[in-house]
Amino acid sequence: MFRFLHMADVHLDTPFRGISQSWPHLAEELSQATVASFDHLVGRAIEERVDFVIIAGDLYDSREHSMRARLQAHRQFDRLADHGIRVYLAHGNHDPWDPGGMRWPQNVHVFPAGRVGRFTAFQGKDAIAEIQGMSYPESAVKENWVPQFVPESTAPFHIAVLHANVDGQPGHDNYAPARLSEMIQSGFDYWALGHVHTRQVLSAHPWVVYPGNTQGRHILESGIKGAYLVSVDDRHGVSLDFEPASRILWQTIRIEGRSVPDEGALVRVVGDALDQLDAPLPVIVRIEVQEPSERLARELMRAEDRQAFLRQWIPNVGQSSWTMVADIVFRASAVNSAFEGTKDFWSETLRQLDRLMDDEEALLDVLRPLFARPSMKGLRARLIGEEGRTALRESTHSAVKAWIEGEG
Ligand SMILES: [Mn+2]
Repeated sequence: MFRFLHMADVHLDTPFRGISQSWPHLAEELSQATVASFDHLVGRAIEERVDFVIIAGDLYDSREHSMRARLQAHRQFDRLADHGIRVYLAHGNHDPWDPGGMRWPQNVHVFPAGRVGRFTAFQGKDAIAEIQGMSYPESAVKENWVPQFVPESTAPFHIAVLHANVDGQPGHDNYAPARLSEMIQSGFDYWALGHVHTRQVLSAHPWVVYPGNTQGRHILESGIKGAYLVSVDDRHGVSLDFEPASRILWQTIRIEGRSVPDEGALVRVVGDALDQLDAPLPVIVRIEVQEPSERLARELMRAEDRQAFLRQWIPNVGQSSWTMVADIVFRASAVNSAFEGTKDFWSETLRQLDRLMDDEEALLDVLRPLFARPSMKGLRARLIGEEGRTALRESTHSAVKAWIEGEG
C-alpha cells in the first residue's frame, strides 16, 4: 500500500490586493495565508509519511512570482527532501514553465512544458506507480491534452497530473479543455487535476479529482479549502481523506431586505448572524442584502457611509480567530424577475459579470483596451479596491435592469 498527497492551486503569495487596500491592517495576515496553508500541508505530508506529493499546477500566483514565494517553495521542498518524500510538480496557467526558473532540490520532479513527462515512484526497490504529467509552456493552453496521456509502464498504478478545465466548468478559463468521458476511458487509475478551485470528485471509477485550492482567495471561494490525502491499498482500492488547510475563511451572510428596513435593524441582524458563525479561524464576511428597502439603500448608498458602517465590527486581528465584515452589497432580484423566460441567458450573464467584478485582476484585464485612453486613467484607479468594484457592480445591475425594462 502507498499514500500520496494531492494538492493544486496553492497560489503562493497571492497579494489580496483589493481587500488589503480597503483594510490595510489585514494586509500582512492575508499575505501570509497562502504560504501558511502550504506550510501546513507539507507538515501533514511529513506526519502522515506519504510516499510522494503531487502539485497539479499554480503553485505560484503569478509568472512574476515574488522572492518570498520562491524561497518558501524551496524551503518546503527541502523539508520534504529531509524525509525522503518526492514531489511531482506541474506548472499551470498562473505559473507557466520558466526555463530560467529556480533549481529545485533533487526530490522535486517537474513535468516538461507542452509534452507528457513520465516518472516512476518507488517504495524501496518496488515500483508503486507511474506518474505522468504536463506543464503549461504559456498561460493560455487551448488544446485538449488528454489524448497525449497513455499509460505505459508495467507499474501497478497509473496517475495522470493535469491542470485543466474538465467539461467547461464555469468561473475558470477554459484551458487544456478536457472531457471527463475521455479521461474515464484513458486507462489511468487516478487523474490528479488542478485549475478549478472548487473541490470535487468527478469520477470514482477511475478517480478523477479536483482537490480545489488550498486557501480561498476571495469571497466567492468560501468554505474550508485543502488537499486530498490518497491511500491506495494492495488491491488498488483508493480512499480519499480531505486535509483542511485554510488559514482564513471567506463567507457571505445573506439577509432578506424585508427583515432590515433601516440601518438600526441591519446592525442587529448582522450582529446575530456574526454571533452564530463560531468559526475556529479568522473569517472575512460579506453582507449581502437581497431586495434592500429604499430607505436602507439610500442610507448606505455612498461608499464612505458603507465603509463607516462596517467599521463598527473591526476585529482585533492579532488573535487566532476573528471576524471581519469587509463589505456590504445589495442584490435586487427585480432584475432577475424581469428576466423570467429568458432566465438562462440573463441570469448567466449577470452571474458572469458579478464574477468578473469579484476578481480585480480579471476585470482590469478585460478593460485594458479602455484604459489605454488617457481620459480613463482615473477610472482605472477607482476600480482597484473593493469599493470601486462594489459601485461598478451596482451600476451594472441597474443599467442592465433599465435596459431590459426598456425592451419590455
Ligand atoms: Mn488556479
